[in-house]
Amino acid sequence: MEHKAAAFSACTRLLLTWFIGLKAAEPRAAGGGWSSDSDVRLQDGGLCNIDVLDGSSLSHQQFIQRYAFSRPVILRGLTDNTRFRSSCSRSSLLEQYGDRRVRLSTANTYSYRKVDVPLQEYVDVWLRPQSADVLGSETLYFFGDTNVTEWQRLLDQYESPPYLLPHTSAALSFGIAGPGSGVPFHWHGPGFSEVIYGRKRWFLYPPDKEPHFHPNRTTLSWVTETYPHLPEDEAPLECTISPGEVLYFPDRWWHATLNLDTSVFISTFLG
Ligand SMILES: *[C@@H]1O[C@H](CO)[C@@H](O)[C@H](O)[C@H]1NC(C)=O
Ligand SMILES: *[C@@H]1O[C@H](CO)[C@@H](O)[C@H](O)[C@H]1NC(C)=O
Ligand SMILES: O=C(O)CCC(=O)C(=O)O
Repeated sequence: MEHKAAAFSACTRLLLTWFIGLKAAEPRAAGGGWSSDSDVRLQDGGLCNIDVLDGSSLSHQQFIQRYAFSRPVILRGLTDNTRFRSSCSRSSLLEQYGDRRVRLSTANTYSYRKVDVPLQEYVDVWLRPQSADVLGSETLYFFGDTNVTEWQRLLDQYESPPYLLPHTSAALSFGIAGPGSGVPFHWHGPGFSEVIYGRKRWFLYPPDKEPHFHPNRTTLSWVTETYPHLPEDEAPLECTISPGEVLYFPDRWWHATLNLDTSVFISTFLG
């Protein structure tokens, strides 16, 4: 009898362990094996006051007329990046590119400092949730300096948004970053941003409406300290994008990003 009870309890424990293991494995598989550290500060994707359209419902010409030179837009299902997404899983990327050196930039507005480290080291050491009290100028972020020759085999698999602007060509920049990280407000030429894994919250202001921010503080600190107290007429355009959605930002628009999850992302700069 006792034997039976012990066997039953061992069996239950085994099943339970298996079940918990299965549950734990679920989000990892969905996220390409990138960590799904959840952080209460980052559950909320916030409101979305940017137009979100089905890619198939907006022609290239309508994109040019309605958005390209005047306001941001988010397009869903514009491209199918299933193959690229599977190449960007944690295991595929580390297997193919783990020993390649990547250039990290400090996550402040003017990105003063650059550091080169192997991708494996970036993932092991730096790809951590952002702590609220660390400055952007002390945070290293992998984005903005993609060596397109070294990463060509991967980047060739990426299907860029098909909507170019007249007289521009596209340049890709690839990134990976931890939950709570992001780039504080800055501006440059127009482009698209897409998340391959994870969610990314965006904040934008038109060129003539410079937001109040400290160039060395993180987006996370802006979101927790400044954003809740903004008067209505200083509210940003904002939205959180998920895989399958592409955000377009026009020329010289101020923008800041906040990764809500460990994110793999790519921007197409039009210049
Ligand atoms: C990119 O990588 C190639 C091959 O390793 C190297 O020769 C080249 O100098 C790199 N380019 C830049 C801009 O770092
Ligand atoms: C931001 O940080 C950089 C690098 O540490 C420093 O040189 C610069 O003076 C800082 N800027 C401000 C406005 O504090
Ligand atoms: O994806 C990010 O976090 C930064 C993106 C950005 O600033 C850009 O594409 O210009």
